[in-house]
Amino acid sequence: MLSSKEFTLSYNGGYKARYQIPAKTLSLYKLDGKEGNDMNKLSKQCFVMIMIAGLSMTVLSGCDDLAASALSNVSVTVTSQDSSYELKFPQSADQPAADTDNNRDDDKKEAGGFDEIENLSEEELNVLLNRSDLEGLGEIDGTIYITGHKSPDSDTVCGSIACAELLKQLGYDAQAVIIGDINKESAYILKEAGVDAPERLRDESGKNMIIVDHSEYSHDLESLKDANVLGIIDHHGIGSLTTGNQVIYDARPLGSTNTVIWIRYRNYGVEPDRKMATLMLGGILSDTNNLKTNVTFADRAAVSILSKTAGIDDVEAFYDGMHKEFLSHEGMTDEEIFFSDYKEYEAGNTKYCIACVNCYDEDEVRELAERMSKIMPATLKETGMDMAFTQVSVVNDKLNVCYLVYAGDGAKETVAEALADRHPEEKGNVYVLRPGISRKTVLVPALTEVLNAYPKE
Ligand SMILES: [Mn+2]
Repeated sequence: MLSSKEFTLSYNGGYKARYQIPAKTLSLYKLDGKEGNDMNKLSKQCFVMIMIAGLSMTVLSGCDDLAASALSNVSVTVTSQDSSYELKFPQSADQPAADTDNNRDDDKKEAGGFDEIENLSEEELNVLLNRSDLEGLGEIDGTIYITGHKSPDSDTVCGSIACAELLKQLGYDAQAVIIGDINKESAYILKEAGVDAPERLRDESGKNMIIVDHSEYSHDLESLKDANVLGIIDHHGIGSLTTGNQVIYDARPLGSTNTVIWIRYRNYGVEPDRKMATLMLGGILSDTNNLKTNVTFADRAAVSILSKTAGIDDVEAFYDGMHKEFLSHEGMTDEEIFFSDYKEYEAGNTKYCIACVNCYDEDEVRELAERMSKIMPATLKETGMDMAFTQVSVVNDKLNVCYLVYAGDGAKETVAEALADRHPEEKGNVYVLRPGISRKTVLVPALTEVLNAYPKE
């Protein structure tokens, strides 16, 4: 991890400067010969960045001052069109001080000069303003783990990986993890992207965590309560997770966590590569049902731009491939289907869960609603829930229907009242809703309202 310290820098064989700069004040240009290569910036005495071995180093280049973040024992030659600078970084900060005039200049700058800020373009300024939230976290000891919820869907899995990669690009030690088994759709997206599934994390206590796609203790491991939470990146309501320390909290009412993360790439001035673009695209298409539910301008813009970076011309075909995997219940037991997209909630002292099962057509909906209604009463005992609901749905261009299955004392009456204004049709032991409903934006708020109105003793 980079840290802020003093160093001595020399170039052109003689000139020396001493400077101190916070390591996380990262700038915009990479001179490693790959992306953003802009050698002229250096000779024009602008703000430049050099990537060395994945670490970010800032150089403020000018006639009278030259500065870099703390990288010790590194030597690099930067060649521009008209000159060549050799930047040597001493092993320790105890190097003899350089020429005193320069030191005095530097001191003046630190004391109150804003030249380096005033010389920035609007874009550079915005990037540095956005990156200040990382700076505000201070020194981070150890790896930062990024995870979504414990029934990982594609938004959670892809978002965790894309978020970890963004931090790695900025020099952080970050790793995406999962806390449950990934589903078939996520496996498909990972394969298309050429990215390995994240490792399973079984204990979060004492670990630096960034939580994506939820902010709810009940959607995470018990040990989250003992973790050092550094950030929450989400698109849900505010959950039960709280922190005493300062935290990055970026929750926006958009279609997907991956859209929020894509905006963060842009705000941090980092271009996602093909792999990350494929993952974020998959996460957004998954959570918005191919841009059909909970969509905003940002989600559509993300899909448009990320599909180009991902080299995916036919977004429909990519989604079809994902969706086919997602809808496949082949070889799964009733319990596996029930728990594959399962979330627990609590309101008015009532604990309840909602499972979502998506199907290919209405025949399959009928069949799976029947299968779920048979196993749900038994799962109540197993999970300690008072009520259980399953939304068995089809959402496509031609059909949009949800068979809502319920189990537990009072579950039928609660859901009937919660959804009364949607006039569900009662069909045997299920309620049929046309069009179908969203768990997040319709069912959870509606159940919460009714359960809070009649709290359990
Ligand atoms: Mn999500």
